[in-house]
This record gives sequence, structure tokens and C-alpha cells, in this order.
Amino acid sequence: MSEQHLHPPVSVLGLGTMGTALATALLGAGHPVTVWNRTQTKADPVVAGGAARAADAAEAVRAGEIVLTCLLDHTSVHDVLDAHTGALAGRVLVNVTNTMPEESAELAAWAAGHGIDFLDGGIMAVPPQIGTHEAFVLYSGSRRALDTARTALAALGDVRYLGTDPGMAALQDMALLSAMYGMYGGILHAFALVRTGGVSAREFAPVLARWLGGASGLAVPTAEQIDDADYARDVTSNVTMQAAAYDGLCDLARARGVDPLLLEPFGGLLRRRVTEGHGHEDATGVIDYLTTTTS
Ligand code: FVH
Repeated sequence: MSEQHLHPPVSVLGLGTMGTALATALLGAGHPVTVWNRTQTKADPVVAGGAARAADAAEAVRAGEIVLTCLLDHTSVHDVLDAHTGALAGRVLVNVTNTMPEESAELAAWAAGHGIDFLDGGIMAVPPQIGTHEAFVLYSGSRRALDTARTALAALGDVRYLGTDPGMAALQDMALLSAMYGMYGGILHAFALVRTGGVSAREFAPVLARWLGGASGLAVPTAEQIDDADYARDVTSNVTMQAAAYDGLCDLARARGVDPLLLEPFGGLLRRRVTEGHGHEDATGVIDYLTTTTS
């Protein structure tokens, strides 16, 4: 197998914090890497690390069998690539810029219209995790693009392909970020609460991390209740009990001078489940207030 086949040349367009981490990981895995960034000086560290500097985006596109875009948003992807569709034709374009599912679908249609093999990616890692076992990246779109780029993409993190729907990676990326931010709000509230008792964040962090690690186990049984539409199965903590306890959380926060604004909405939904006759069920049924679709 040729060196070019084992380590296809990759061009990275966009050298912000994440793009720099991606280019560095690709270099570390032995790929020839060409880089371009709007503000040229940001390329200096990866060029010093062995990447080739492209004079402009067109040169970068031409240098890569695989073109990886890591820019600010959907608009910036078009800003950078629209003038280079001719050079992109026949190449694999992997876009790991955060986009909404509809924007990913738009990019896929745009790419198809120009003969570009398109894969959309959602990076589930922060820059220092890139290239470590902690990183995984969701991909969706062209299967052929995935097959061509797979060895290069494996250098960035675990490759998780979600199928040909180009918006699927973005949808699941947004869902995971939504879950993370919900959790992060809870973490900040918890730190604020213990601070009222003189407990520092550093002191509390280990037990909080242990608790959250265990709480992640909720995902699977909750999923089973949702998919089977059976919120009364295997209930260990009924909603009536949870709503009462939850009110206590908000009351305690107020009494301690901590604003429960991040907690209150969920409490209202728990109470509504009780009022509407679901007090014997698990809290999972709250999902029915969040969505009008069931599939
Ligand atoms: N950093 C993170 O923790 C997250 C992890 C998950 C994935 N996100 C997404 O990755 C994309 C890039 O994020 P980033 O952290 O690298 O962001 P910045 O450091 O702010 O770099 C932004 C780059 O985009 C370039 N850029 C912006 N607008 C344009 C434009 N109109 N034309 C050309 N380039 C543009 C910017 O260039 P410059 O300002 O240096 O000239 C940077 O290279 C992002 O989608 C995250 O959501 C990161």
C-alpha cells in the first residue's frame, strides 16, 4: 500500500483553537498537512510543527485529497469555500465547523451540486482532548467520503459514523451539547449552594464528580422508558416524591440567597405531571411536555 494511500494529504482551513489541534494531530499521525487561516499568523505554530503554509484558500484546497474545514460557523464555511468549488470537485470535504442540521444539509446539497464528496462532523471534545482516547467525533453524509478519510479522521478521535443523512451528526452534536449545558448549569448551582456553607469548589468537586458519574447511568433506563412509552415501569423514584423534594431544593436555594433560576423550570414540569395524574410514574414523562413528536 502506498504512502499516499496510508497517509493521504490533508488540508486544514481554519486554525482557531480547534483547527490548530486538528492539524497538530494529523501531523502527529504522519499526514502531509497544508494549512490556511484568514489571519495568517495563527498558522505559525503548526507550520513550525511541519505543516505547509498555503498562500490562500485555493492553494490549500488544491493541496489536500481531504479538505477539513474548522471555521466559526456555517456562513464562514461559505465565505471561505464558495470561490473554490472548481478546485474542490472530486475531493473529500469534511466540515467539522459547528452547524445546525439544516445548515449541514444545505452544505451537502451545495457540495453535491459541485461534485464534492461531503462529510459533516460534530466534534465531541475540547481542543486538548483531540488525538486522545477521550475525543470522539460524530460524522454523517457520504459513506465514500468517510471511507477515504477514515484513517486521517481516526487521528483526531474515535470515528462514529451515523449514516448518510448529512444533518444527523449536527443533530446529535446539538443534543449532546444540550445535555452538557443542562448539567453544567446544575454544577454551577451546586457550587453556589455549597459555597453558602463555607465549602470551596475545589473541596466539593470530587464528590460532585462521583455523583455525576453515577447519574450518567440514568440515560439507558430512561431511554427504555421513552422508547416503550412506559413511564410507570420499574419506578424507583415516583414523580410525587420527586416534585416535593425538588420544591425543597428551590426553597433551600432561596433561603441561602442562591437564585434557583436554573432549577425552577424543571420543578414546574414535575408538578404538572403530578397535577395531571402521573404522580405514580417516573419523571421521564416530562418529555411529553417538551416535544410534540414521538419519533
Ligand atoms: N473549541 C471548542 O471547545 C469547540 C469544541 C467543539 C467544536 N467547536 C467548533 O469548532 C469550530 C472552531 O472552533 P474554535 O474553537 O477553533 O474557534 P476559534 O478559535 O474562534 O476559531 C474560529 C476560526 O474561524 C475563522 N473564521 C471566522 N470567520 C471567518 C470568515 N468569515 N472567513 C474565514 N475564516 C473565518 C477564524 O479565522 P481568524 O479569525 O483567525 O482569521 C478562526 O480560524 C467552531 O464551529 C466551534 O463551534 C469548538
